[in-house]
Amino acid sequence: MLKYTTAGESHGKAILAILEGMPAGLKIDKGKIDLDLKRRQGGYGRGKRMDIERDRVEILSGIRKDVTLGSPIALSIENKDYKIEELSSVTCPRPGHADLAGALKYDTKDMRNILERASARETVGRVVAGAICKILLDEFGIEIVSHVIGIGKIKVETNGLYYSKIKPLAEKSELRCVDKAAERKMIDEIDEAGEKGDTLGGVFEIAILGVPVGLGSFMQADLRLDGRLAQGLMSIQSVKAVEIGNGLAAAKSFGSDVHDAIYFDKKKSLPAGRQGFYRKTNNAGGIEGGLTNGEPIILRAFVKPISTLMTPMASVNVITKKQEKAATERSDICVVPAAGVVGEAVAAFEIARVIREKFAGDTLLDMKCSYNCYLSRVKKY
Ligand code: EPS
Repeated sequence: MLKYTTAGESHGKAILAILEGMPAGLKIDKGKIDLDLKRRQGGYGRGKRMDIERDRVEILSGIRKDVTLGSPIALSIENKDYKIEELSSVTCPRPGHADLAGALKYDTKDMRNILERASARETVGRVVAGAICKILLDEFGIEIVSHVIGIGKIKVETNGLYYSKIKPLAEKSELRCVDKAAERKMIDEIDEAGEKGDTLGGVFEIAILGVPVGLGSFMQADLRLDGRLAQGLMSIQSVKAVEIGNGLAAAKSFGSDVHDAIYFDKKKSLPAGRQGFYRKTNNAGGIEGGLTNGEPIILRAFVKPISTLMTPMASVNVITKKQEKAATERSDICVVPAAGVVGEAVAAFEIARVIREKFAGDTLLDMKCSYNCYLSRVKKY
């Protein structure tokens, strides 16, 4: 089974990730992992920490001569801002952060002990594990695209742009947004929030292209792919809601307006395993009954404004129990573009996990044999 775990504190020596369950024989280009780390560091609205860090992965195990061995892959990213032992204690919890609930749970009056691990710095570990999953998915023609579709009140209309067009446009934009006019307004909103000592959230969208039909299952609750993807995205720091396909609108619509009617044309050239069946709409976001239907998987994650405010909110000193302002720390104004890159990583992991479950094998070649066998079976349907 594919799994990953991370370790490390925000200002500790390093963030670590262990990815277990990858097949042997997968060629790993370290440059691709570092590129995702760089993408995660970027985005308008990031704080001064990103001027200090130069996130690069160090591969500690599981890969020899750029090829996976099938053994656990251990990865390390050094924190240049390593100073955990010198940092002052935090006694006024920030509303919205893990500070207060964490301090009560782990019985500490110094919330530094909580925030160091709760920090979104941990996501460098997810990004490196996800980058390796992306390399595996690439072998099966699966691609993951993300872009920002909202910051604060500013929303983006993609006007039916194909996802293949979205990727290059998003990569060129500082906010990972395809709409130049909206991007300018978003930058103004972020600047305005920054001037007020405030923060801003937003929405990012992920499209997963080239997925074969039949990944995930309705056989058990924990095998449903929509549930797994939602859990993965919800677990990203600051994400407060997840939408699959047009899920929010669907709740307010008639069934006949929501479900994607089914058509058949044998001559239609269709991706992996759909064999002539096609849809004219994709309101389901590529998942029906907990499994892929062969359409692109469309996910949206709603990110709250981050909770370290330079104009702090009311809080209580946990030692004196007196009303005080919440702690302030160097932080970001807006992390939505970075969260989108993390979203790609967790989505890549979840898709790689179902691919490994369905096309198990010790080597990449074994997996491909099983994959091709499945596709030829579906083709004969
Ligand atoms: C982050 C590193 C952190 C913050 C941010 C994300 O660095 P520092 O706390 O040293 O400024 O920039 O963390 C949070 C938003 C948070 O709530 O903890 C990173 O590497 O992504």
